[in-house]
Amino acid sequence: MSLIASDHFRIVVGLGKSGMSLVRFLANRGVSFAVADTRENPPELATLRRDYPQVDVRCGELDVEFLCRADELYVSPGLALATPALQAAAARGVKLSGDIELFARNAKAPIVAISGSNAKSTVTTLVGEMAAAAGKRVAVGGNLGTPALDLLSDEVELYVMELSSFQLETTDHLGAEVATVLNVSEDHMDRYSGLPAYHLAKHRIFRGARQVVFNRQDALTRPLLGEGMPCWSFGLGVPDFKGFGLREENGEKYLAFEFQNLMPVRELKIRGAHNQANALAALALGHAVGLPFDAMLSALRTFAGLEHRCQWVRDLDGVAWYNDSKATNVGAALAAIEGLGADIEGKLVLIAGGDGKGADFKDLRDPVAANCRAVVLMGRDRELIAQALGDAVPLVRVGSLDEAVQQCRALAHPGDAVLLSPACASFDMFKNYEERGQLFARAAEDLA
Ligand code: UMA
Ligand code: ADP
Repeated sequence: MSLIASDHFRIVVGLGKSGMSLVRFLANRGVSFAVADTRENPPELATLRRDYPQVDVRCGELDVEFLCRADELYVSPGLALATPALQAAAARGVKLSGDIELFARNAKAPIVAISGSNAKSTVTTLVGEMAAAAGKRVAVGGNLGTPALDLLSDEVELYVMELSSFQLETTDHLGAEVATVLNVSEDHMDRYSGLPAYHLAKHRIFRGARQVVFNRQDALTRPLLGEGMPCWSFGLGVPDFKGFGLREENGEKYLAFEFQNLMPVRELKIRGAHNQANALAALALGHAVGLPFDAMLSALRTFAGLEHRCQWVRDLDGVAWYNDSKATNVGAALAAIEGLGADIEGKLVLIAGGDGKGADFKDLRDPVAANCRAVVLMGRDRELIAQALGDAVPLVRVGSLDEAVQQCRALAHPGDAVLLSPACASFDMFKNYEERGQLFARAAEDLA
């Protein structure tokens, strides 16, 4: 039995991946619904017409009268709730909801819910691998990979969900077994009025949670509600009760829980201090849902990291090349610059720039001055980054990624690393961050 009223009429707004998962979910349960999308030709239109030819679909500008025929709208995370037609429908009593709310109402197994400005995909994947190593039938997805509703199954024993602030905005009650906001730094400032609004959206993840994991090094990750809720913490310092952290013994650094060393840090395949924090966060989440340490540690020993996240591409003439195309905001680029900068003998030659999403780049200045030999700038917002960096290091402007790679080849010295960590989204020059990363890796591999 699905927990969804069958006498109501719904409209799915947005026909991308999540919209199509909603269509399948509602159709399978015999719920009456229609579809709307502001695009003339949304990505899943052909699939909808082929598999559900009877469904009424309206493309192009949203029609408020049409939307008001519904009791509830399931809005894509890609559409801002501030969209005037959605607000007009809400003002006339139509409820605005989303796929994660429906998922939460229908999931029968515990949910591990993971949000944060950065590291969501890495930590979600790690917790999924830890659960699989512990022999659990685990489903992993959400903002990452498979849309939430496509994961629902009676066979699943544990859901591990990456959730974006956009998805959380339409989620009233998640009811996770354990929820975390890994870190909070500016992102998506083109969709929010400022950091407080973005922070509030992220913290909706804690609604109805039974346990919480927070980051000891980031006060913005602590839930404001839920006094007395069981809390676990992670951070790079020495841990205390209910804490995961780092301890040193005989010159060896260990991942640790409370007063117990778990595993030497050098056994991790993923590099940089930020990835040690990610390993500790995954341990805390896994521990909260009862995964045994031996299975979690064996997953940590084999996990080599995800593509486009500080991924090693090649070595050439003593210079290592890294693809961190997924660094689509300032916080992510800072983690890579500081994490990798501390790990190498020489300096970094950084490639940055793209669509800055309204971000302020001033926090890049000091870490760039400390870790970089030069910065190669490209993309729409390159002058904004140039202004923020000032005269911290030499700046080189280029018109293409290929030109950027050629410039880096000339600028880097043996012992240095070239790092693509743009601090920006890719959409001004590329289809997505994956395409940007693949073109960078190919250009670097082609260097002779
Ligand atoms: N759009 C319109 N009109 C519409 C609907 C969408 O113009 O009526 C445009 C918007 O610019 C929007 C884009 O299309 O940004 C994508 O929207 P979509 O409805 O086609 O998206 P989906 O394919 O359903 O993908 C969404 C998530 N996308 C966004 O949040 C933008 C995917 O996250 C997610 O994997 C998928 O659901 C399944 O759950 C992607 C993402 O970029 C990876 N997320 C952001 C991030 O990680 O920073 C939050
Ligand atoms: P998300 O799904 O939140 O975008 P990813 O795991 O895909 O997170 O990583 C995105 C970017 O964030 C990568 O470029 C990576 O270098 C950076 N990053 C990874 N871990 C951290 C961390 N703990 N703090 C800040 N940035 C991080």
